Amino acid sequence: MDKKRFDQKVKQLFAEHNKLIERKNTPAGQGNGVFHRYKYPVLTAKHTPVFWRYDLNYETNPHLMERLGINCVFNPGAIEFDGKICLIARVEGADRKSFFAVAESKTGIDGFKFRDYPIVMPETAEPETNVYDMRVVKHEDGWIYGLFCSESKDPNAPGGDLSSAVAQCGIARTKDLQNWQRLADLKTPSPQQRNVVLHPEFIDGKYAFYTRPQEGFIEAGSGGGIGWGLSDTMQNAAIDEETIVDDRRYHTIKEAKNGLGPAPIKTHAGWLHLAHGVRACAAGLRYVLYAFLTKLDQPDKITHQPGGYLLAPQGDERIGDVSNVVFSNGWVTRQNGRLFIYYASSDTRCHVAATTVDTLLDYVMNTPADPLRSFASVQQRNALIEKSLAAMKSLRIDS
Ligand code: M1P
Repeated sequence: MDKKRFDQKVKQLFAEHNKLIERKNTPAGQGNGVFHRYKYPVLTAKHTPVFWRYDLNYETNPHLMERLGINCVFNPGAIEFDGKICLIARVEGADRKSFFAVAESKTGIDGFKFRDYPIVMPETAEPETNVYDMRVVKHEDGWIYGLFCSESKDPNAPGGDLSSAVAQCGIARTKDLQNWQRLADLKTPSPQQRNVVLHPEFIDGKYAFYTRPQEGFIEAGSGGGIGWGLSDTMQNAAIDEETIVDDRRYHTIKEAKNGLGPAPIKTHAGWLHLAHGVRACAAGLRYVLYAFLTKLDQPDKITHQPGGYLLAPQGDERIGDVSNVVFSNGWVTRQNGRLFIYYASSDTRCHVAATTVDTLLDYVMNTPADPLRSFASVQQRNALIEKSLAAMKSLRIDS
């Protein structure tokens, strides 16, 4: 390609990229009364800057090749910072390594633009292979903490097993989302940890963590559930005793495993939580999102938990690198009570669903719990039908 053509193609790449970033997002349909989705994903691999992927120097890349491809952008942590909504996304290169990068938007539903450089997350003395799924929390101690999965090859795996891995909770803190101070990984009684979340307030003067004890890298094993533990410090955070906040249960949406999503939101009625539940089926693992409420003075004690899922993969969301998955580790409340839930579909792209804190509270507090048996489930549904038929009668609507 001659230099003139090269320059034209570079400009074309930027024009297409800008069009994508500037595309307005609109609600997709009416929603279900609890939340509504948006038409377009808020972040995809194509949202990453052109200059992260292409070598734009004619001398070294005369064919204008994408030298370092980006495979997907998913599972973002979320926080409002300097008047903007910032997503700290899990960006996965074509080499399968994930890293964190901040994308900012004024609206929270569109216009997300990555900062020029991804986050350079410092390593500990024992560097991990992969980092992902940051939960970003503004703690009352004044720091913004990022808790994430730090994954390495299992040193005890038999020879030839190149897949077994160990997951631990990495911890870092920042004041500007760009410069991070890495702290020691969290120590817990469990051999593996993923989906660890820092509670935003001190509990009895201690740092409180939601954990997800697991025996294997994928399977929860004999344990599992969303756990809870306290640590005196963040510098060398250690939990001596892990208790279970929300257990797994047979024939529910969280039969195989579950894990907390973002840090909970404080409301007048309690702490509002978002989590993912996983069940196994012939198609593999199916991940859905669910919500629950815990006591204000005891964030580890559940007061309300609706049955079933809040949000499940639908349409295009069902397909991706790891299909049939929705996963959320970020949400943001705005001063007007609006709540943006950021979720990824099938480990590939990021979406937003919009609601309000009050709406979600109503959903959590007034939706019936899982009755755990088909017979009881029919009774629950019949009670609803009876109520609605009566309402229809007064509206003169026929069934
Ligand atoms: O592939 C689905 C998800 O699997 C893991 O989550 P969990 O530990 O709950 O099974 C994580 O790797 C997550 O990033 C991924 O989205």
